[in-house]
Amino acid sequence: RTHDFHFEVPDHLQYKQPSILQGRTDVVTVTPWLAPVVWEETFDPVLLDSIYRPKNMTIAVTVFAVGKYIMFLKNFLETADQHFFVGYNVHIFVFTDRLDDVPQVKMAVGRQLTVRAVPSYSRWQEISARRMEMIQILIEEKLHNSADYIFCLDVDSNFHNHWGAESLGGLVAVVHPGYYEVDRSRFPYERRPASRAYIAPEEGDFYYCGGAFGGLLQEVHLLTKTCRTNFEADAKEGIEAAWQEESHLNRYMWINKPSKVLSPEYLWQDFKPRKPEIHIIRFSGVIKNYALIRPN
Ligand code: UD2
Repeated sequence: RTHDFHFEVPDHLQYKQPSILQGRTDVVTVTPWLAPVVWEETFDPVLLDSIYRPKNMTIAVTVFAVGKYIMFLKNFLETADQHFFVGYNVHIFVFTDRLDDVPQVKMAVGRQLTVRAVPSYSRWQEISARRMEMIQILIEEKLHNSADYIFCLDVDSNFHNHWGAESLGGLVAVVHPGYYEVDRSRFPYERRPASRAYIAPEEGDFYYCGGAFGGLLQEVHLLTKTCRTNFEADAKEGIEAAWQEESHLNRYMWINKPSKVLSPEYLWQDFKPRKPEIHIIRFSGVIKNYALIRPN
């Protein structure tokens, strides 16, 4: 096909006509601060790839597998290879205290894995919360100039469907699957004013997952540094927020609005029946027996 000036129209510019009148009507696709909320059928993945793939970017991923959580790593890595940013440069950083138990997983061209040793903390709360510090340090020591975006994900989860360029943004948060129908006064935010993660009952936007967040390196650097500083300052005063770093993340995202919000398609929970508005589950937490896998 030709254009007015007889130039060939490249294939990637031939797609379904966009509309500002028709689209998803069962869900909200933009926040009051005008960040897109990403749901299936609100984007064209082929069109997005034609925009983002030529940029030759690198997406870094952090995943922690400390103690018995190493058992989740193989499925996480294998399913990431099948569904997470397929066709992009992806650099996965595995943080573990069980270096010998890291599984050998074949990864596609352009994808690499780096293993970093971490201490075996005795409390799960600390394992979970210290991730902020370790991500901050990773960005400072290793990542600046070698990745563009970063996603920080829970290991006890699997990918089931496409997760790609539609998720890219300056600061990216995922709405928690358990709380998107709940009044904010009932979110499990930290409610003690003495904590730096405090949010009052009439405040807050969404309840976001601690198990998946991301964005541009510098944005995630600031987020992890802030959450770490606040977590440590609280600890000095003998306070641990209700959901550790997840509480601090929620406070951060309330004050510094995410520029892109991912729907619960991006972190569902396997024990939760799928709801009608969830047309696809991209990533979900596996069912686990806390008593058996946590150190305490
Ligand atoms: C929620 C959050 C989690 C975190 C936690 C509060 C989701 C889906 N999950 O999940 O991100 O905010 O609440 O602290 O939003 N880990 C280990 N070894 C351990 C314990 C934890 O490696 O012994 C790592 C591992 O990567 C795991 C993550 O820490 O995925 C979070 O721990 P969790 O899955 O036990 O937390 P959970 O399910 O309460």
